[in-house]
Amino acid sequence: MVLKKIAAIGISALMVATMVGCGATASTGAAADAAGEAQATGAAAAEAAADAAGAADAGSGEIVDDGPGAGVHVFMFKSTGNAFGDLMYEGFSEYMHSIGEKTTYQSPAETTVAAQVQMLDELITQGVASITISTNGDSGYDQVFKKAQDAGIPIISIDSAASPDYRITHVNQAETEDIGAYLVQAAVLIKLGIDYPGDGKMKDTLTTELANYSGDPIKLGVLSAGIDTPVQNGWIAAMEKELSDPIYSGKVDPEIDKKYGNDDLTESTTQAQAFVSEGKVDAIISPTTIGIVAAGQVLKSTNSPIVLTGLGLPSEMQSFMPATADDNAFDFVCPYMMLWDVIHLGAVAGGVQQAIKENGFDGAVGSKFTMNAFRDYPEQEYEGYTFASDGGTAVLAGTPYVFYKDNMAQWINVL
Ligand code: RAM
Repeated sequence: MVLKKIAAIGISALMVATMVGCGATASTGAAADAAGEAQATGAAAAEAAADAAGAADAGSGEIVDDGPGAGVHVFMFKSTGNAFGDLMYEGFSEYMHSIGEKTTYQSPAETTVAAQVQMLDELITQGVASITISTNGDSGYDQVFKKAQDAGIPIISIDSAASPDYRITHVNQAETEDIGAYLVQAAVLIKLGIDYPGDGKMKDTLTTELANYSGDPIKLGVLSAGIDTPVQNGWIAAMEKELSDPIYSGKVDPEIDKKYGNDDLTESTTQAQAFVSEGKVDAIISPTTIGIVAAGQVLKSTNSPIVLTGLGLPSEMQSFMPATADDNAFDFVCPYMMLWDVIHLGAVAGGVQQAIKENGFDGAVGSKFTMNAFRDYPEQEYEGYTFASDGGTAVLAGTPYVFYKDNMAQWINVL
C-alpha cells in the first residue's frame, strides 16, 4: 500500500552545510570524538548544497506499508498523527524496501505505554520479523518485550529508548548532551534578543552576553511530551546540566518550570496557555514537534512577550518563524529552533535491522556494521557506543541542525 507520495529530496547535503556545534553528518559511533570534522560552512554552502540535493533526487518518494503480518518489520511510533514519526517511517520503509524487506507502520492513537503494549502483543503473536519502537515510557514493557525475545523477534528503539534489557541497541538521533545544551543556549540568546550567531558560536556568544547582563534572572520553561518519556527526559536532564555551568550563575534560574502536553495538540495548547497566564517564564523550550507548534500558536495569538525555541519541523513552524534573511527574527515568536534529518534517522534504523538479520549485529559497544548508501548519504559504517542516558548501547545517526531566517525557506518543503 502506498501511503502518500512526496518529492523525495536528498536532504543530507543541506544538513551538512549548517550543523550546530561540531561533528560530521553521521558518526561512526565514536560520538565523543566527532569534534572537528565537517565544520559547518554557512549559508552560501547551504544554498549550493540545496541545488545539488534538488538535482540528485535519489529517493523513490513512495511510502510503502505492507500491513502487519508474519515476516514484516514493524515500525512503531509513540502515537499516530505526528509528522515526526511519519518521516522516520518514510526513511525506514524506503531503506528496507531497497533491500527487499517488508515494513508496516503501527502506532496507537493514544500516546501511552499501555496502548503500545497492546499493539505489540498482537504483532508478536502474528510473527513479525522485527520491532523498531519509539517508546512512551521507561517501564511497563517487560512482559511484552520478553514475549518478543522468546519468539526471536529483535527489538531496537529509535528516538525514545526501550530498556537496554530488551533492545539490541538504540538509534540515537543526535547526542543527548548537545541537544539539551544547545536548546538552553538558544533560549537564553533569544530572550536576550541575539540573532542565531552561526555554527558553533552559541556558547561563546552567550558567555559574552551573559557576562554583561545585569537584569533579573531569566526563567526558562519546558513544554515537554509525556512526564515519563525517556527521550524528552534525557534532554531535560541535559538542559539542567547546562544550566549548572557557572556562566548562568545569577543570570539564569537553574530551576526549569516543566509542563507536559503528552504530544497531544490540545493538551499541549492548554499547557502553553498556562505558561502565558502564570507569567513566570521568559522563554519556553519545547523539545517536541507537537509541543512547539502548540506553544507557537498560543504565544502568537496572545501576543505574549514569552519567546520560544525547541525541536520543530520547518513545515509545521513556518507561521511562527522568520523565513528570509531580511526578516527581523524577533518579529516572530520562534526566531530559531533545531532538529535533525528525521528521514535519514529512520533509514539508519533500517540499516540496524538489516545488520541484525544478515550479519548478527548485536549492538555491543565497539561492534560495527555498514549501512548501504541512502539517498545522497554514502555507504556508512556505524558502531555501538554507550548511551549515557541509560547505560545501554546506541548508534549515533546525526547532529542537531539549526533552522533560522537564513535557511528556513529551503526547509519548509523538505521536513
Ligand atoms: C516529537 C516527539 C519525538 C521527538 C520529536 C523532536 O515529535 O515527541 O519523540 O523526538 O518531537
